[in-house]
This record gives sequence, C-alpha cells and structure tokens, in this order.
Amino acid sequence: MRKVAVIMGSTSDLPVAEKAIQTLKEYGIETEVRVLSAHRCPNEAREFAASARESGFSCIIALAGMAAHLAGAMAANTTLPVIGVPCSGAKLDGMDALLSTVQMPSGIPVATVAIDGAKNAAILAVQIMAVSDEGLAHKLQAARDEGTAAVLKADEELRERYKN
Ligand code: RP5
Repeated sequence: MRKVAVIMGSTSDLPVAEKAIQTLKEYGIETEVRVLSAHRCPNEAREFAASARESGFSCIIALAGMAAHLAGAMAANTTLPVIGVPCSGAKLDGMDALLSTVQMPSGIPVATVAIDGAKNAAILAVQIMAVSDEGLAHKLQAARDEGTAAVLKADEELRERYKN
C-alpha cells in the first residue's frame, strides 16, 4: 500500500496535524510526518513534493497557518493530490490561512478542508486511496455507519427526554 505525507509549515501546527496522524493510524495507513516550510526552507519543500510520487506517496496533506502557501507550493511541484489544511492560531483565526490555501490558480488544485480540519483531511486521503482498495472502502463505510447509529441513538434519547 502507498503512504500518505503529513507536512506542516511549523511545529506550532503539530496539535492540528496530530488529528490527521491519529486518523490515518486508525485506518492503518503508513504515514510520513515532516516539517517543511514554503517560506523558511522552500528548496527542501520543493524537493519533497517533486519526488513524492516516486517515493511511494499517494497524496500529501499540507498544514499551514497565516500566509499559508505550503499546500500550494506542494501542488505546484507534484501531480499527486494535495489536501490543504488551513491552521488557525494567529490573529485572524485562520481566515488568512483559509484564503491563502483555497484560492489556487486554475490548473493547480488544492483540496482545501475547513480551518483546523485535519481529521477530514485524513479521511479524504483515505477516500482517495480507497478508490483502488476495497478493504479501506469497507472501513470507511463502517465509520459512516457508526456515525449514523450515534446520531440516531442521540435522537432517540432526546425524543424520550422531551416528550410530552
Ligand atoms: C506558518 O506560519 C506555519 O504553518 C505556522 O502556522 C505559522 C507560524 O509559524 P511559527 O512562527 O509558529 O513557526 O508558516
């Protein structure tokens, strides 16, 4: 099975990144975790992205805050799918990172999830891998079924508590 890269712009993004790392672990996905800044070490970031396909990655999750160019810089240097996670924590609550990550020019997409949405980034990565992996597709469906059961149970409890 191919692996997933979780790249963050700074170790200050690690609390958000850990949600993706944990979710990938739950699905049994081999993960490589790196700190590579589009601004502070642009050459290393470019080299990582440019060699990611031959290194055995299926997709790249890139997390960054503020003027968040990491996901875009990754996407510029690979044709693997890149999932961008805008991180909050700075003065603008992540709106700066959201716009920097999502507003990519035509032809160089970044699949951008919600601000701090690292868990969804990991699930999206698993969904990409599940296109050609039945086992992963079954695990994803089982998680969906669990989510459905949890909501229906909560619904039943609320109806019971507030019935006239
Ligand atoms: C971005 O700047 C990083 O992704 C991080 O979210 C933000 C702040 O970085 P530090 O100054 O905390 O290293 O490049």
